[in-house]
Amino acid sequence: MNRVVDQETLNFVLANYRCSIDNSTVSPLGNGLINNTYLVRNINANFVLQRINKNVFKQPEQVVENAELINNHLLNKQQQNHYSLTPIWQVSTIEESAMVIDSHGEYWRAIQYIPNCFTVEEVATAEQAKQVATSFAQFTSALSDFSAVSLADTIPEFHNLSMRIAHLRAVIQSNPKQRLSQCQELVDFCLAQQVFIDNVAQLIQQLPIQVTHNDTKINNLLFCAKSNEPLAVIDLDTCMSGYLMHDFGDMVRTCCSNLPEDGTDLANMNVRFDIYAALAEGYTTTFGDKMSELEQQSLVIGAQLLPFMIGVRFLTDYLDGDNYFHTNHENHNLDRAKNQLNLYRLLQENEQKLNDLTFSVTEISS
Ligand code: GN1
Ligand code: MG
Repeated sequence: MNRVVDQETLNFVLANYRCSIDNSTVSPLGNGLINNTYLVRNINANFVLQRINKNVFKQPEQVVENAELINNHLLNKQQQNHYSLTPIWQVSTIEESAMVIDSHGEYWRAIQYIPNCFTVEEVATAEQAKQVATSFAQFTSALSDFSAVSLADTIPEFHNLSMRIAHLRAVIQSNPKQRLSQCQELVDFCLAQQVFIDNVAQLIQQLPIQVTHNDTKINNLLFCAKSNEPLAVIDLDTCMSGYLMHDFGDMVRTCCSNLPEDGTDLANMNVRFDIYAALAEGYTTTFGDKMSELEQQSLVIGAQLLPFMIGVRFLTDYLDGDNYFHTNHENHNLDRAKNQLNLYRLLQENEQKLNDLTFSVTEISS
């Protein structure tokens, strides 16, 4: 994906927020793999500016509308003292528009910038992992009486594993960049997981639908610099109907490996079980008896599912010629795929241990 934005376009967009390149500094913000995000510093105000990737979000206005609906609901909950985190608001243009469309047909929106906050790329302690899981559980709990059908599917079938496998099979067939020979072993490994794929398909028939965040990476949580406590859940782009195991699984994926998702030292990859236990404790105790027995059991499947699914997605994008995720070097998607599929393998090998850790929480707390 092209990340370059020309100065003329940037100036045109900034003008909609009473800014210009001359009176502002604009710097890249965060490590997103999809949108382009900037921090705009201006004498009047600082704000976050984002170009929504319309190759990924086919109807960018849905992303903005969903965020507004979710924020309004969270604000109500906060005012009733049922939500201790804070909504982060989108900022309208001077013409009161939610978005700006530039001359290339690209969509932009602005978001409130909260000062004195930080994000975390790598979980430091079990205590911090528990905070992360507790916050994402509070977020979904606060949305439990919000009608999932009122949210647009910003990416239809986003976490549908069978569809992700179908996409992989299709790109194997077409092999558009002739890269199949470079990753045949990895492809074979994915396709050999049919038992797991079938188990997931069967499980989702029985799980209740919730409004989930669907991108619960640790860096999608804002911490207050003064208290070191979580302050807000950010990046609501894929917040839509889902299952608790998806959100839990993505936390495990991003917190429990000792390597970043594109790390290549796979011989030394290991699972941080103390972090897993803290995530399970934070997540299950926050939901309490609002989480069914089956949902609790599904967390262990989710922990394997999310690394597997993103591994399949990275591999598909590699074979397709890197059209979806931002990449920083050749074979970046292949490195990510190898990493995430290795994490899946390690988590699968330790399924019994994960089960024990997930359920020991209930025993301790009951
Ligand atoms: C993408 O761009 P970002 O970091 O918000 C992706 C997630 C992946 C993640 C992997 C819409 O999220 O699904 O888990 O990269 N988002 C989309 O780091 O595909
Ligand atoms: Mg995201």
